[in-house]
Amino acid sequence: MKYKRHTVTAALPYANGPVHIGHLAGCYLPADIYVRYLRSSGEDVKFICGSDEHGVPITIKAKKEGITPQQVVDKYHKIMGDAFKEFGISFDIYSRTSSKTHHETASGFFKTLYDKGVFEEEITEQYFDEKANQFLADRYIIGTCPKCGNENAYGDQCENCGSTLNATDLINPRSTLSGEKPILKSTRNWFLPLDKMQPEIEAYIDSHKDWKTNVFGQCKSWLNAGLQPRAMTRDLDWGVKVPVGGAEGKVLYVWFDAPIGYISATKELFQNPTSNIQHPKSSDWELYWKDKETKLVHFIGKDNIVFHCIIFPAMLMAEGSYIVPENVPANEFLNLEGDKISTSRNWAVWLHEYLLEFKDKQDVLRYTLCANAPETKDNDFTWKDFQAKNNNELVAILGNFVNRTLVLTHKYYEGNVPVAEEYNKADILLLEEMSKYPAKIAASIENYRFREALAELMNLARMGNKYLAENEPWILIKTDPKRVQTIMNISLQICANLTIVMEPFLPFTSKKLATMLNLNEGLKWKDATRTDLLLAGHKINTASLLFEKVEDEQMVYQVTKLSNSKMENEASKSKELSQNSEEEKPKVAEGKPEITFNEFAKMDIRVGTILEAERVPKTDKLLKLKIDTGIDIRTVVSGIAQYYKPEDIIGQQVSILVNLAPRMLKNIESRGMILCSENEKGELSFVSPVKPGTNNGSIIK
Ligand code: B3M
Ligand code: ZN
Repeated sequence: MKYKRHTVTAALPYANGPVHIGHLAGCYLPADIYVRYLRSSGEDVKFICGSDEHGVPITIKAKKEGITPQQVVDKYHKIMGDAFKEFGISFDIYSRTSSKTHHETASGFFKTLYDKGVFEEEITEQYFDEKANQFLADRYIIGTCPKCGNENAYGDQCENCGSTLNATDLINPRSTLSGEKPILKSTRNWFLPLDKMQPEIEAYIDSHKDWKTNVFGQCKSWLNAGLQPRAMTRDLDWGVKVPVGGAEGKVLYVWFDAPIGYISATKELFQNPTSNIQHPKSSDWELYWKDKETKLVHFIGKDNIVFHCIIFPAMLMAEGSYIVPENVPANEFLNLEGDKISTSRNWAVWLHEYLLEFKDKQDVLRYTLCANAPETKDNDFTWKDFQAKNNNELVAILGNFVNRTLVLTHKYYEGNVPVAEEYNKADILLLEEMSKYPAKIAASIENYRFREALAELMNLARMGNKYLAENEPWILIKTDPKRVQTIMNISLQICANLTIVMEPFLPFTSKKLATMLNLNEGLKWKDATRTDLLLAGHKINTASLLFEKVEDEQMVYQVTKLSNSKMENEASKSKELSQNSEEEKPKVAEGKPEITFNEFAKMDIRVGTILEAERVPKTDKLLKLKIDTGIDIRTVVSGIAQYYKPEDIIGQQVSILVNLAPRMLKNIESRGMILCSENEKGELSFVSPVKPGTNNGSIIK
């Protein structure tokens, strides 16, 4: 079915921390690519997002930082909004659930369901922390997951197996406020009777066998287990007040109010329309939520599937006047250097930091995250791969093709597009091929296969590169300048087409290239099949490189930053452990006899980076390391195999004594010694430079 308009949403991130690459790869980047493509195709689309400012994650953060929840959300709403914008995520509106419109909308929605008699009012026993004198909603309570045994499952969800839970399902519950075992206390709450709505919801899900298998599968397993009534109110003081009598001290459940945030943000967009909305009426928001010819698509991460595919549609169906989501293309998770991304362990690449450290390189991250998006399974982000994708793909393929074309155009024709004299057979085939790309890329995007779409885009650039390499205009120019005109004209047309089809993925680069080509603004997706975007005689602007190489030093800096945060985590973990245990203070080894400064100064200790690491066969203790000492690259055998896994320490910076006489260890010549500290149990750990990215070869004195 062809739709008249599109409402596209991206999950409202909790305003309790900044955005990291996992969020981007999971939903914001695919959503942005999808929306940019729709806009370029001339579709009417509104792209909606905002901060999720309610719920327990916010109040927990406020407690931890000793500030108010409002201060928490103000801080992160700004950080997130700014970072999204700078990264080119092109929301039509980035709102927030603390807004007046949202409070009114969510409250009104609840009231409508209440008046229709949808809710079941029930007095149930909920966990209560006597010490903190507070009911323990959702994340205030942790315990063992009844489904998978994870000991740190939350009262609303187990992050290990993804099950959605009620706090009373947890085995061994404990309060995150006081650590105490909570008591049960009665309270009145309003439940959405999902059990009674099961047939309707089942029919809805079954009509969407086209959904991604991970999404459809999760929904089916929920339905097969039998839906349960779920409380839509909470005993909490932060959130949207429950708008009915007898509900003092209660707010709407965050998963009731947050998805309504999409609706309120759309309302706000039409109350305060941007310039690209023509003839706005403030009631037009309804078209985007109530008209059957609107396609509603939610981009989310996999932990939000049930809320968007079952609970929110159930709310919309119960209300009666809304459309339901047509698709929910949820992604799996992105890991970082082999480990789960974690805010609390600071194991993340933060968007706002990336934007500072890699100025004007938004598209490199967009490219890497899309090429490696966790579309069908969890995936891993590594800095090594980031560097390889930039250097071997963006620079070597796309950048190289464009640069060669533009530089030669300036060299041979002073920047004027030459006339294509005559197409030969190969040219005709090539142009035919070229004109198929927009449709291929579009089909992949429309099916939410963004990796595939991006790969096709690169194939187009590859095709251009190959065309130049095979035709060698730089050689032909001496013998057949007419032919060269045609070759260059065709190459320029490919560049022009590339600007259009790359825009959803690499919007900054597209703009840069369009400026260099001096292309008309306002070209649309359908123009990308044309072979006359640049007419003969059209003057192009000066060429500059589209991409720069990412150097090793930048990568070492990033990897060291990560390994520092790993070390800090381990240090704080072991600090916690030693504080908790009653063990006596560790014994300190006795001091050694005095030496002179000259004796000390004989030691040449340097900063080095571990390039390779492997176990020495038939030993328990030894690792063979290849170290870049700044002076040379050398082999060192080190007795650390019980404390470090080879794969974990590659890229790590260490201190190395470089002028120690070589020694043979297990038939390997070891040149130098890695400095380690030894604790009371004899465990070794590296003495590493504290400042990430210290140059190899720096002297330690
Ligand atoms: N804030 C959960 C999350 O950030 C939640 C999404 C709401 S979408 C309506 O993962
Ligand atoms: Zn579980």
